[in-house]
Amino acid sequence: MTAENDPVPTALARTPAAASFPPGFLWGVATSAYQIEGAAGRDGRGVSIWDTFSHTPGKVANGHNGDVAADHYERYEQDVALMSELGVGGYRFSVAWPRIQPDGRGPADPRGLDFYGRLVDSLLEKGIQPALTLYHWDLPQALEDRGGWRSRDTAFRFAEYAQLVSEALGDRVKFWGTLNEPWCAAFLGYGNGIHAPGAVDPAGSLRAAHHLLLGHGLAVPAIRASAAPDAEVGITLNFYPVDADSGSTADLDAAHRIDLLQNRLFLDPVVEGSYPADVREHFERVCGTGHIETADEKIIGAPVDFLGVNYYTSYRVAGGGEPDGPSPWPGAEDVRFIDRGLPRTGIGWEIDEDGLRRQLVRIHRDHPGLKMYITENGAAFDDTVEADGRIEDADRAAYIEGHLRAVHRAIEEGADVRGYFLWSLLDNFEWAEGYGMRFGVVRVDFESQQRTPKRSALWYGSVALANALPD
Ligand code: IFM
Repeated sequence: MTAENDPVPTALARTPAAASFPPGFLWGVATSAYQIEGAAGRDGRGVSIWDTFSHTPGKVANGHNGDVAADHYERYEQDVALMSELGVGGYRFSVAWPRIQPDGRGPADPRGLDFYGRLVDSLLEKGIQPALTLYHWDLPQALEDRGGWRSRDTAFRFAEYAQLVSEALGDRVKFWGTLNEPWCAAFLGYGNGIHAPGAVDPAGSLRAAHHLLLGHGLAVPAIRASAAPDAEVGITLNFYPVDADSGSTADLDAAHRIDLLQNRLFLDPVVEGSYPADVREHFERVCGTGHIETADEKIIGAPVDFLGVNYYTSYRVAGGGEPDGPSPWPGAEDVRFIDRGLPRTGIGWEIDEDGLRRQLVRIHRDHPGLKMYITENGAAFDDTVEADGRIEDADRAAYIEGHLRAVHRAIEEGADVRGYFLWSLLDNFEWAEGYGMRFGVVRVDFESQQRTPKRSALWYGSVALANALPD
């Protein structure tokens, strides 16, 4: 996919010192349904696991939930106009499965499809490419009640849902993502339980990971059946480069297991069509492999057109720790995460810009020719609203700039990166953190629902327009 109306001033694009991006590089912003839409229960939307979880006392900071969120369901036209004013060329959003199939099965609710149809049309009218993700964690509660992602059946339900959405929007949407960050859905949802549905079940979380991947593999041909021939279909994974704290056997083994669970368990079967031997051994140790049927890996390896890369930070790890409660790395509960003393964002994640370059170059080296988009990158910081209403979020702008420079270096080193979607367009519901963590480049006053572009938004818009970073 390319930004059709990419307004690259030729002079700037040719100035080498200005760190130009390749022609057609797509500059986008990203959100997800449950985090911004609100309108829970409107127009027949069913209950999702995040409705249930966020309404369970003690699960989300300050008892927040997504019932209203940024009210995007009502204000999507305003939000599209805002994107257009900022000058972005792509918008990555997700479809709420329970708006399409309130119980996760059966025919599509036309009201749900109609909402996304209107959103897509208004994006296209403004020359903004819709980039659609089918699953950003809001599983219909009715499916969870039947086992959720721990049940193999959910993979098949997901493919049916993918087909319904593709039949309705395949004529207009050219960029299709199946899953967003299955690591989170599996291991935060069923491993340490800090995300919905809140299960603490290490073996079950590994089975969930497999069923998510199976759902992805089944959905790819289901999407292609109705999408335009030039549509691109892919998946978004969240990558974290992992370094060992020392050359000791224990630290190297710790780094190996975290990398395996975080990165390779998901990427390798999608791209290679089989789990690497060490991933299979890990399954064997923690939950067995009885849930993996003979044809599954071939299904998971359905050819994709792109890989979506989400990047926020990297890890340094050491072995020899004492298992300390439930972990989102099943079978690596003993691993210690080392504080490197790097500056941190507001949510506490260490800032490692070069980690993004390293990750992209590694994917390029391990899987040559794989086309990539950065489907998420961004930062939460505490914003100060000045007396005149401005938000001078220099920290967020610096984070974005540093990571864009890393992307630029990775492209120079050969990585095939075609676009960058900034997380996030709007301040939104940051899952277990509620509304306390603001990732938006546009501030949302959750009382009045007023939107105010922060300095980072204006800066990002100017970079998108120039298709280049300033000197
Ligand atoms: O807000 C999330 C998003 O939903 C998935 N990726 C990471 C973001 C920041 O935590």
